[in-house]
Amino acid sequence: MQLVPSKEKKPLKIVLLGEGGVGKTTISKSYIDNYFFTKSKQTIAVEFHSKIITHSDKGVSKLQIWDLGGQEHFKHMGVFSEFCKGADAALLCFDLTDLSSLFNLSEWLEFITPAIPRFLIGTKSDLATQDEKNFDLARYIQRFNCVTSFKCSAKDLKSVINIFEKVLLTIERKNSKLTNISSDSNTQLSNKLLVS
Ligand SMILES: Nc1nc2c(ncn2[C@@H]2O[C@H](COP(=O)(O)OP(=O)(O)OP(=O)(O)O)[C@@H](O)[C@H]2O)c(=O)[nH]1
Ligand SMILES: [Mg+2]
Repeated sequence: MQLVPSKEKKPLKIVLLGEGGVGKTTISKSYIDNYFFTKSKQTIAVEFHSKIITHSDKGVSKLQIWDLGGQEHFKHMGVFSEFCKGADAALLCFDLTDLSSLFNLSEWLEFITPAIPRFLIGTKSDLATQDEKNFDLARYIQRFNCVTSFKCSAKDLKSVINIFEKVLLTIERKNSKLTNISSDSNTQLSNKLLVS
Protein backbone atom coordinates (compact mmCIF):
# COMPACT_ATOMS: atom_id res chain seq x y z
CA MET A 1 0.00 0.00 0.00
CA GLN A 2 1.32 3.41 -0.95
CA LEU A 3 1.75 5.93 1.88
CA VAL A 4 0.26 9.36 1.23
CA PRO A 5 2.44 12.19 2.57
CA SER A 6 0.95 14.39 5.26
CA LYS A 7 -0.47 17.62 3.91
CA GLU A 8 -2.02 20.56 5.62
CA LYS A 9 -5.50 21.55 4.57
CA LYS A 10 -7.33 24.83 5.04
CA PRO A 11 -7.89 25.73 8.73
CA LEU A 12 -11.50 25.32 9.85
CA LYS A 13 -13.49 27.67 12.04
CA ILE A 14 -16.59 26.84 14.06
CA VAL A 15 -18.42 29.47 16.14
CA LEU A 16 -20.61 28.66 19.14
CA LEU A 17 -23.43 31.06 19.95
CA GLY A 18 -26.23 31.15 22.50
CA GLU A 19 -27.32 32.49 25.86
CA GLY A 20 -25.06 32.57 28.92
CA GLY A 21 -24.77 29.31 30.84
CA VAL A 22 -26.19 27.00 28.17
CA GLY A 23 -22.92 25.05 28.06
CA LYS A 24 -20.96 26.35 25.04
CA THR A 25 -17.60 26.36 26.80
CA THR A 26 -18.25 23.00 28.40
CA ILE A 27 -18.96 21.21 25.12
CA SER A 28 -16.04 22.97 23.41
CA LYS A 29 -13.56 21.94 26.10
CA SER A 30 -15.02 18.47 26.41
CA TYR A 31 -14.57 17.91 22.68
CA ILE A 32 -11.05 19.32 22.63
CA ASP A 33 -9.77 17.40 25.66
CA ASN A 34 -12.09 14.36 25.78
CA TYR A 35 -13.05 15.24 29.31
CA PHE A 36 -16.21 16.59 30.98
CA PHE A 37 -15.37 19.93 32.56
CA THR A 38 -17.62 20.41 35.55
CA LYS A 39 -16.28 23.83 36.37
CA SER A 40 -16.30 26.60 33.84
CA LYS A 41 -16.16 30.33 34.25
CA GLN A 42 -18.37 32.75 32.37
CA THR A 43 -16.75 33.51 29.04
CA ILE A 44 -15.59 37.10 28.72
CA ALA A 45 -16.42 38.08 25.12
CA VAL A 46 -14.81 35.07 23.43
CA GLU A 47 -12.66 32.01 24.15
CA PHE A 48 -10.62 30.08 21.62
CA HIS A 49 -10.10 26.35 21.58
CA SER A 50 -8.16 24.51 18.90
CA LYS A 51 -7.53 20.98 17.80
CA ILE A 52 -5.72 19.29 14.95
CA ILE A 53 -8.06 17.13 12.90
CA THR A 54 -6.43 14.26 11.00
CA HIS A 55 -8.19 12.96 7.93
CA SER A 56 -7.96 9.44 6.55
CA ASP A 57 -5.94 10.69 3.56
CA LYS A 58 -3.34 11.91 6.13
CA GLY A 59 -4.31 15.49 5.50
CA VAL A 60 -4.58 17.62 8.63
CA SER A 61 -6.61 20.70 9.43
CA LYS A 62 -6.38 23.03 12.36
CA LEU A 63 -9.85 23.42 13.82
CA GLN A 64 -10.41 26.66 15.66
CA ILE A 65 -13.48 26.97 17.86
CA TRP A 66 -14.69 30.49 18.65
CA ASP A 67 -16.78 30.18 21.80
CA LEU A 68 -18.70 33.44 22.31
CA GLY A 69 -19.66 34.84 25.71
CA GLY A 70 -23.43 34.59 26.08
CA GLN A 71 -24.05 37.27 28.69
CA GLU A 72 -26.35 40.03 27.43
CA HIS A 73 -23.80 42.88 27.56
CA PHE A 74 -21.35 41.09 25.24
CA LYS A 75 -23.97 41.00 22.49
CA HIS A 76 -23.93 44.79 22.42
CA MET A 77 -20.17 45.23 22.12
CA GLY A 78 -20.57 45.31 18.33
CA VAL A 79 -17.86 42.73 17.67
CA PHE A 80 -19.72 39.43 17.38
CA SER A 81 -20.47 39.80 13.65
CA GLU A 82 -16.75 40.36 13.14
CA PHE A 83 -15.92 37.28 15.28
CA CYS A 84 -18.27 35.13 13.17
CA LYS A 85 -16.80 36.24 9.83
CA GLY A 86 -15.28 33.42 7.79
CA ALA A 87 -16.81 30.68 9.96
CA ASP A 88 -17.29 27.31 8.28
CA ALA A 89 -20.18 26.47 10.63
CA ALA A 90 -22.14 27.94 13.53
CA LEU A 91 -23.50 25.93 16.47
CA LEU A 92 -26.62 27.59 17.87
CA CYS A 93 -26.68 26.29 21.43
CA PHE A 94 -29.58 26.22 23.88
CA ASP A 95 -30.29 24.51 27.19
CA LEU A 96 -32.89 21.75 26.86
CA THR A 97 -34.04 22.47 30.42
CA ASP A 98 -34.64 26.17 29.68
CA LEU A 99 -36.57 26.73 26.46
CA SER A 100 -36.24 30.52 26.70
CA SER A 101 -32.65 29.96 25.59
CA LEU A 102 -34.04 28.32 22.42
CA PHE A 103 -36.47 31.15 21.69
CA ASN A 104 -33.73 33.77 22.26
CA LEU A 105 -31.52 32.21 19.59
CA SER A 106 -33.19 34.45 17.00
CA GLU A 107 -31.19 37.35 18.55
CA TRP A 108 -27.96 35.49 17.77
CA LEU A 109 -28.76 34.92 14.12
CA GLU A 110 -27.96 38.53 13.27
CA PHE A 111 -24.26 37.79 13.87
CA ILE A 112 -23.99 35.13 11.17
CA THR A 113 -24.47 35.44 7.43
CA PRO A 114 -26.86 33.09 5.60
CA ALA A 115 -23.94 31.37 3.85
CA ILE A 116 -22.67 29.88 7.14
CA PRO A 117 -24.18 26.43 7.77
CA ARG A 118 -25.81 26.42 11.19
CA PHE A 119 -26.71 23.57 13.53
CA LEU A 120 -29.15 23.64 16.43
CA ILE A 121 -27.66 22.12 19.60
CA GLY A 122 -29.75 21.26 22.66
CA THR A 123 -27.48 20.84 25.68
CA LYS A 124 -27.66 19.28 29.17
CA SER A 125 -29.81 16.31 28.16
CA ASP A 126 -28.67 14.56 31.38
CA LEU A 127 -30.68 17.16 33.34
CA ALA A 128 -33.70 17.21 31.04
CA THR A 129 -37.06 15.55 31.72
CA GLN A 130 -38.40 13.06 29.17
CA ASP A 131 -40.71 15.76 27.76
CA GLU A 132 -37.79 18.17 27.36
CA LYS A 133 -35.70 15.46 25.66
CA ASN A 134 -38.58 14.70 23.29
CA PHE A 135 -39.22 18.35 22.46
CA ASP A 136 -39.76 18.59 18.71
CA LEU A 137 -37.21 20.92 17.15
CA ALA A 138 -38.45 20.64 13.54
CA ARG A 139 -40.02 24.11 13.42
CA TYR A 140 -36.91 25.70 14.96
CA ILE A 141 -34.62 23.94 12.49
CA GLN A 142 -36.77 25.51 9.80
CA ARG A 143 -37.10 28.91 11.47
CA PHE A 144 -33.36 29.27 12.09
CA ASN A 145 -32.53 27.68 8.73
CA CYS A 146 -30.37 24.96 10.29
CA VAL A 147 -28.87 21.93 8.56
CA THR A 148 -30.05 19.73 11.43
CA SER A 149 -30.29 19.54 15.21
CA PHE A 150 -28.58 17.52 17.94
CA LYS A 151 -29.28 16.93 21.61
CA CYS A 152 -26.32 16.22 23.85
CA SER A 153 -24.92 16.08 27.33
CA ALA A 154 -21.34 17.07 28.04
CA LYS A 155 -21.38 14.16 30.51
CA ASP A 156 -21.81 11.83 27.56
CA LEU A 157 -18.69 12.59 25.53
CA LYS A 158 -19.85 10.45 22.63
CA SER A 159 -22.83 12.74 22.06
CA VAL A 160 -20.52 15.76 21.93
CA ILE A 161 -17.95 14.11 19.64
CA ASN A 162 -20.78 12.99 17.36
CA ILE A 163 -21.88 16.61 16.90
CA PHE A 164 -18.44 17.88 15.92
CA GLU A 165 -17.84 14.92 13.59
CA LYS A 166 -21.11 15.46 11.76
CA VAL A 167 -20.49 19.20 11.54
CA LEU A 168 -16.95 18.62 10.23
CA LEU A 169 -18.30 16.18 7.68
CA THR A 170 -20.80 18.77 6.43
CA ILE A 171 -18.02 21.37 6.18
CA GLU A 172 -15.78 18.95 4.30
CA ARG A 173 -18.53 18.06 1.86
CA LYS A 174 -19.22 21.73 1.24
CA ASN A 175 -15.52 22.57 0.82
CA SER A 176 -14.86 19.60 -1.42
CA LYS A 177 -17.69 20.69 -3.71
CA LEU A 178 -16.15 24.15 -3.85
CA THR A 179 -12.62 22.97 -4.51
CA ASN A 180 -13.65 20.04 -6.69
CA ILE A 181 -11.61 17.49 -4.71
CA SER A 182 -11.84 13.98 -6.16
CA SER A 183 -14.81 11.96 -4.94
CA ASP A 184 -12.36 9.21 -3.92
CA SER A 185 -10.64 11.13 -1.12
CA ASN A 186 -13.99 12.59 -0.10
CA THR A 187 -15.39 9.11 0.43
CA GLN A 188 -12.35 8.17 2.53
CA LEU A 189 -12.87 11.22 4.71
CA SER A 190 -16.60 10.53 5.05
CA ASN A 191 -15.84 6.99 6.15
CA LYS A 192 -13.26 8.15 8.67
CA LEU A 193 -15.55 10.78 10.16
CA LEU A 194 -18.50 8.43 10.30
CA VAL A 195 -16.67 5.55 11.98
CA SER A 196 -14.31 7.37 14.38
N1 LIG B 1 -25.18 18.53 34.04
C1 LIG B 1 -24.66 19.23 33.04
N2 LIG B 1 -24.12 20.43 33.27
C2 LIG B 1 -23.61 21.11 32.21
C3 LIG B 1 -23.61 20.60 30.90
N3 LIG B 1 -23.05 21.50 30.08
C4 LIG B 1 -22.70 22.53 30.85
N4 LIG B 1 -23.04 22.31 32.13
C5 LIG B 1 -22.83 23.22 33.27
O1 LIG B 1 -23.49 24.45 32.98
C6 LIG B 1 -22.73 25.55 33.50
C7 LIG B 1 -22.50 26.59 32.43
O2 LIG B 1 -21.71 26.02 31.41
P1 LIG B 1 -20.78 26.90 30.43
O3 LIG B 1 -20.14 25.94 29.50
O4 LIG B 1 -19.89 27.79 31.23
O5 LIG B 1 -21.85 27.80 29.69
P2 LIG B 1 -21.56 28.89 28.55
O6 LIG B 1 -22.65 28.74 27.53
O7 LIG B 1 -20.17 28.80 28.07
O8 LIG B 1 -21.79 30.25 29.36
P3 LIG B 1 -21.17 31.73 28.99
O9 LIG B 1 -19.71 31.60 28.93
O10 LIG B 1 -21.64 32.63 30.10
O11 LIG B 1 -21.78 32.12 27.67
C8 LIG B 1 -21.44 24.95 34.08
O12 LIG B 1 -21.60 24.81 35.47
C9 LIG B 1 -21.36 23.58 33.42
O13 LIG B 1 -20.70 22.62 34.23
C10 LIG B 1 -24.20 19.30 30.69
O14 LIG B 1 -24.28 18.76 29.58
N5 LIG B 1 -24.69 18.67 31.79
MG1 LIG C 1 -18.60 30.13 28.04
